Amino acid sequence: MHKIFIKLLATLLLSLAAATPACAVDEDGYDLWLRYRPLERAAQARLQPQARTLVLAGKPSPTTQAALKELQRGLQGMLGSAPAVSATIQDGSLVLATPAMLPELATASSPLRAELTALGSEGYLLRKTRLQGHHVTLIAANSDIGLLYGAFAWLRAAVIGAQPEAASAPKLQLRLLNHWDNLDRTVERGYAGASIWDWWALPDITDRRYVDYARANASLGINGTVLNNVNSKPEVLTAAFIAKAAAVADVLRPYGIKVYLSARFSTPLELKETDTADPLSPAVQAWWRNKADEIYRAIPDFGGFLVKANSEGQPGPQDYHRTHADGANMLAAAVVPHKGIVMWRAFVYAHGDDKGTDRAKQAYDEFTPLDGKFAANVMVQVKNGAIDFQPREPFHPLFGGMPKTPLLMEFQITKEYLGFSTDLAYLGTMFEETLHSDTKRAPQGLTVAQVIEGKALPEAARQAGLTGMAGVANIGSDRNWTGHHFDQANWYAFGRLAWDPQASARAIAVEWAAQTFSADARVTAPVVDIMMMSRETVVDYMTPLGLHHMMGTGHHHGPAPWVDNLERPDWNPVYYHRAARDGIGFDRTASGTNALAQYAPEIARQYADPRTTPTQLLLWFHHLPWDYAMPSGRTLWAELLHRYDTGVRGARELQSRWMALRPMIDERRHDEVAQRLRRQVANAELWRNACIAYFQSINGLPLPPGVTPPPKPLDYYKAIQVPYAPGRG
Ligand code: BDP
Repeated sequence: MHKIFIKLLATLLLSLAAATPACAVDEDGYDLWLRYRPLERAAQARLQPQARTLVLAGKPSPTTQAALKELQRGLQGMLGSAPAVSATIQDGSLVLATPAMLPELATASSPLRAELTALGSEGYLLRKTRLQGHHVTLIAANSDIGLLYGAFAWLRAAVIGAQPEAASAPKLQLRLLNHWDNLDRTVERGYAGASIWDWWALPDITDRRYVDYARANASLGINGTVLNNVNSKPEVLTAAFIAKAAAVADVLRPYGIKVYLSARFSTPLELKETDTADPLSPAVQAWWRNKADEIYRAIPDFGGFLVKANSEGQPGPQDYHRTHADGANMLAAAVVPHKGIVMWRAFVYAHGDDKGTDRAKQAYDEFTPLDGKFAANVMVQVKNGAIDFQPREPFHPLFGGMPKTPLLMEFQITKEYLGFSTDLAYLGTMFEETLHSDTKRAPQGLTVAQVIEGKALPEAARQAGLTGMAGVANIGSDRNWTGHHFDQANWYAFGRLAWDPQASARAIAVEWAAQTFSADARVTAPVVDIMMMSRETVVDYMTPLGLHHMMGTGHHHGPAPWVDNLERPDWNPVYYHRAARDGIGFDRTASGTNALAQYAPEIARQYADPRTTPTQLLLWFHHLPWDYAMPSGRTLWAELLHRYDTGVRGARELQSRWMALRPMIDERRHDEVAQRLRRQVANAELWRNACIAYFQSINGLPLPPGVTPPPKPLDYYKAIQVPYAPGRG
């Protein structure tokens, strides 16, 4: 009896061990994708001989010290012990070296010489090779920061179990986070607690978290951060705040991350140090030059300014009848002696353009005449789509529309319009969709990714190499940084795509899931499946078939397609969906606003006809009758209902797939995600029911058989309020 019991117990324990990957201990998510949990024995046996000692081939710097420390931390975690740092190369050394440290890498006979040269100043090479007669693993680069990136790449491969043989260099020069963080620590559109920047405590007190923030960003290759909100305040450019920003810059510097600031255009006027903010005023120009000098004295490698001007009530050069180029070039002249840059946002929609025209057209109309007029150190920062970070938008027509100007892509990582940090939506697929879009611009058709890589720029501008991608950060003071554990994946995916805009969202999801939960395929595969279906699910339950901007007023959470009473027409959902008795959708063809004409002729021709417009963008470009025959054989009305139901089913599917993973994920993180998924199902149902009730009130059509009527009358949904929703800043 006793023996049988022990046998049973042993079998039970064995099967539990088989089903439970090594990550079953509760985790709070603080470690992000840099968890370095113990590897399985076989993987340890493979890794150990590659890193018996750590060798830095030259003099240490803060950056190479960070690389060594990270390798020790990672190996300690994965193997249970950290290798010693040694000065001599032996068999089994993991060697970090630049050609300057180890001249033999640069000799004519070195097979690595050409490869290294091609990797530029930030790339890295991981190679098993022979050095000084010893078998070693080499992390090589042309700079210290390349070595740090290489160290992170080597660790990533070790965690995932991939071959640590690679050569990689970033395709974009600027890989930036934009924090919409205010000086009082609130975060505009932030859903993960307060700002991580504790401005009050700075500069004397610097949170340890800043170092972990820097590690996480460096692990992705992010090399710059704009500390404050684009809706900026003048005080950020006063001496006290410059000192605070300098203290942050000091912490981030070893990790290759430069600090930038958002500048309010009227700063000198508001600080009462000039009597105008006119960019052509010599006094204003001198003020900015002196200000730039002051900043660079405190932060010698300061990156430059990000500016939101003449948009949503922000001041700008147009207040003085000057152009965006006049404004940007004035600031550019102030920072150019210090090699700084200006990132001038194209997200503009001005007061006065509310006479029934199209907000989607404004940025293109205002900026294309300025192509070629910006100073060489100005980049125009363009949102991925022409409206505003919607769950789905066609790519912005400015990509490919300003061939002489370096364009900086702006994505929103924080999910202002995709369910905050309560709904699960992996944005890698959304970013990829934009980046892979073919602009059909001459000479041979460039994808958006190629446009931001500078492929369309004239030779001189291409040589200058101003290329980049910015992501509106989703980071806050929450213990797990991003509120939802899966929102860490959006930070991760942004960083990886900023390094390589042509990378695959699925491959990135696999990497992230393997590092964040477990490299065991029984975990990675279903987690990746959840991620890959999540954004389309959100599109289906919020804004299917090209609908957009139907979110609740101000907070942008939850459905409000009925709103029609806001001050500006283009703040109202009814402006965007145009649902009426005769049909639904925004006619942006020649019979409507003709926004379509802003795209390359091939796209304009294709999308002019609803039959050749991608279904997912149909109502973005066309106003169609409710009984329009869809390719599926359904009427448009039936298709819309079908999409809402697909969205709700998708949300339930996300939930059930996650619940099935319960034995494989630590209880804390599993539960924290599970709670949010329950809420997401309710949110999906709310969107479906409210939108169906509303559209039915407009078209008066019956629901086809099999479609469940919304359980409540329209007035019920209209009366829902969400006071104190987060993210208002
Ligand atoms: C909108 C946000 C607003 C931002 C604006 C921007 O609702 O909070 O200030 O974008 O990008 O989507 O400037």
